Amino acid sequence: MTVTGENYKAAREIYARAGVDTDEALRLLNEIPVSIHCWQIDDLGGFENPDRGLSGGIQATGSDPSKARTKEEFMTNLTKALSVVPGKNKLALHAVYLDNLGKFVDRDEITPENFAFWVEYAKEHQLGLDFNPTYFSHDKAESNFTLSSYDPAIREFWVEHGKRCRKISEYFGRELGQTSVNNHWIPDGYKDYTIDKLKHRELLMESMDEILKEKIDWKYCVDSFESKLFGLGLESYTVGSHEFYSNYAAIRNNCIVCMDMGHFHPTEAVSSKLSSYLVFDRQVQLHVSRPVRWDSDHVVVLDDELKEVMLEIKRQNAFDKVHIGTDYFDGSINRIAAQALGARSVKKALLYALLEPTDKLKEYEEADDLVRRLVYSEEHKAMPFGLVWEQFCEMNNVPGSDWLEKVL
Ligand code: RNT
Ligand code: ZN
Repeated sequence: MTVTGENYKAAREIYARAGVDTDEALRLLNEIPVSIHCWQIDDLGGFENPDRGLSGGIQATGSDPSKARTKEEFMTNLTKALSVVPGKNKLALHAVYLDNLGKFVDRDEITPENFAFWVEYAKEHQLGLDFNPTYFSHDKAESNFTLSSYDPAIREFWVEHGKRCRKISEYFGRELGQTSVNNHWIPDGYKDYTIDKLKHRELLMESMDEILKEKIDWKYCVDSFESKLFGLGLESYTVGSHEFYSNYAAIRNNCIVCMDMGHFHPTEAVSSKLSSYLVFDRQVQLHVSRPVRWDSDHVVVLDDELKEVMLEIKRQNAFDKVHIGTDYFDGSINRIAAQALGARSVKKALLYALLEPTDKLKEYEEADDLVRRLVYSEEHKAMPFGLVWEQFCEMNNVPGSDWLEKVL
């Protein structure tokens, strides 16, 4: 038996004493898909026009030289990053990561053909695919309004983009035999005091109705709308707020909400919001990010809120309802390592949650035994979860704590 195997045996015993089956936790962890965003590799440059800077109130900062400069470099670096992420994965693409098949293709012209190479890639690497329309970094988004613009021609352009992205997402779903989440995030908003906060929301609602008009099989494509509090240059008013999308999704019942962990007031926690969707049997998408003082999109690490989110999903047994995916971009460190690190951290948090003696803690709570609830929650934190994690890596033929040297 390897050292990892020996260590795992010891850990298994310790967890068993607390009533936790580590074998079962490993089995589940291996089955829960995590959708890894592709844009950490090149700061969301994409293949449409990599020279164009980011717009829409988001920004990647840092000047580490690891940014992929060509499509070939992008694919090589992405493959490297994915090679050290154990377990079941999906890949989240943005519409700007297209193959233009030799000529410029605008956002209102893209078709599944432009993304066929990603299906091949996904099949080769056993990945699912999620999608994101790109409603920014484009001349027609320079006013900071897209789906909710006062200009009907601008709205029409972006509505067409949204519709086409749905088709591409559905195509991914059918090709790969699993749901593809089509995640819409728009930058729409104002920098300063806003007089009419309603009109843009009416226009957004109209555009969304139009995009979602055609029925689609949720087995293959689920549309999600991502709310936000503010963006750079969009500090005062965001059309697509959390309340707006939550109400829209509840009333129309044809899409779900995406909650990004960086898109709320700094003391608000996504972990405490999830159950209010799950209680209505709603699916939700989760963008795992790490806000430092603001929506800074730092690389995801195993911090308290990440654990708390995963615990919440585990406690509600909602792994089939919450679409877990990463979303961050940091240009200050090696991008391949950053991509892998965040995804591994999500999986670690999942494992940490799966190893919680949840049933016991629920029993204590129901019996009003609050001291046991607190003490055993606290004891869980010090159990040898790292040894189980090493076992998970080994069982997937992925390096454990020495992974960094394999990707640099
Ligand atoms: C922006 C949103 C959105 C983007 C991606 C690139 O604040 O978080 O999810 O990060 O679409
Ligand atoms: Zn996001």
